[in-house]
Amino acid sequence: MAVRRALPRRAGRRTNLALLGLLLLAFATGVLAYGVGTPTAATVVVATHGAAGLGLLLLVPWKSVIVGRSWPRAASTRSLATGLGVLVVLTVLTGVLHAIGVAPLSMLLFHVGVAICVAPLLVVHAWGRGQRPRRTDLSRRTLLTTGALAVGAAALWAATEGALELTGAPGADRRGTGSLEHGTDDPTAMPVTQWFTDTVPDHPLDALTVVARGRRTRIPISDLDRGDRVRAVLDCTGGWYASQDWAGVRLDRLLGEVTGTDLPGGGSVDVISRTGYRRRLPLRDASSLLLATSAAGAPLSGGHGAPVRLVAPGRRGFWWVKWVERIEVVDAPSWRQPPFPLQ
Ligand code: HEM
Ligand SMILES: Nc1nc2c(c(=O)[nH]1)N[C@H]1C(S)=C(S)[C@@H](COP(=O)(O)O)O[C@H]1N2
Ligand SMILES: [Mo]
Repeated sequence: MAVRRALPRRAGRRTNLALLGLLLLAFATGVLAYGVGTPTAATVVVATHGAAGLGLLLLVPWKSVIVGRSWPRAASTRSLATGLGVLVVLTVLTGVLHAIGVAPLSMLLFHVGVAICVAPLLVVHAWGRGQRPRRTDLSRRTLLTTGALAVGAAALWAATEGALELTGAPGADRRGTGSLEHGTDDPTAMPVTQWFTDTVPDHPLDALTVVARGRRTRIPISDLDRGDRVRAVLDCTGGWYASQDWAGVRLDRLLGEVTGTDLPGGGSVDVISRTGYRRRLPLRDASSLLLATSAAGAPLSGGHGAPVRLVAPGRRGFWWVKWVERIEVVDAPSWRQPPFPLQ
């Protein structure tokens, strides 16, 4: 067969570089997917992620030839390379299992965990096999094959989506972020999710502290029910989302009342949980942020942030600080903080 004969001859440097490229793209878009919250951007990033990850499968025939060829003389690096291969297969498998939508949510956590283990192994594996750029890297043929790989990867992703649709798999309805619906209009059915190590505090607070323009104001929790409401989607990076009617007080209104003036155009606001968990948001977003005391008409439960939590429409769940204790207006820009919470 023509393909058979073409395989060994073509399998080599370019296959390995393509694999490396797809893995780096998958890793970068995976991390980026957690950073973007707006639906359109998330859809593009996550679709690219799926295509890059699935695209790895297209190169399996070529990579098998390379592995078969170098196996006898690669005794010293074999176990590391095998480990890397196993982890990559596991990463793709767990990603697809999550996308199908029948696995427990921990599948996505596992996916991210395994992918993080892939990174150091990939660095070690690719190190010492360093490749200098060649003039032919920009040749028409290279561009064509790269294009063919991109088209093939996109087609494989589209076919996977089509298969989910046809089989009626729950994953067919997942959000652009890849998250599955859990508890829309029913907050009791939402998973209680801590980012890393946080725990639900024992006693709810009875007041919120607001610090702005050198003034410190304590506001009783009972003063936060102002009838401001917003419908917004809480979309956890753990792979679930829920749309809810949230009610409480808009942040710009609260800050305006406390300071008695218009809010400055620049600067940020630190939203700090009683557990120490915190996020910094641009002050100009204050009019779309809500300090919520209830969801779907019922007071927040302890697990979901009682007595008051932040509702940050268009941002992933880790921005939605629970058990808010303190709000502080600061001059520092909002990018001056770790991109993801640390606790
Ligand atoms: C070597 C690195 C990685 C590979 C090869 C990979 C591969 C994949 C694959 C094949 C899928 C299934 C796509 C589909 O069937 O539509 C997937 C889904 C997903 N991955 Fe990764 N991934 C990697 C790293 C990451 C990282 C680091 C993150 C996050 C920090 C991440 C987050 C996700 C999410 C949220 C989904 C669900 C997307 C969806 O349902 O469409 N991945 N991944
Ligand atoms: N104080 C605090 N707030 C937090 C978290 C946390 O660990 N601690 N987790 C965040 C994450 S990752 C998500 S997805 C949402 C989950 O909200 P829920 O537990 O009400 O579903 O809360 C966010 N707010
Ligand atoms: Mo989350």
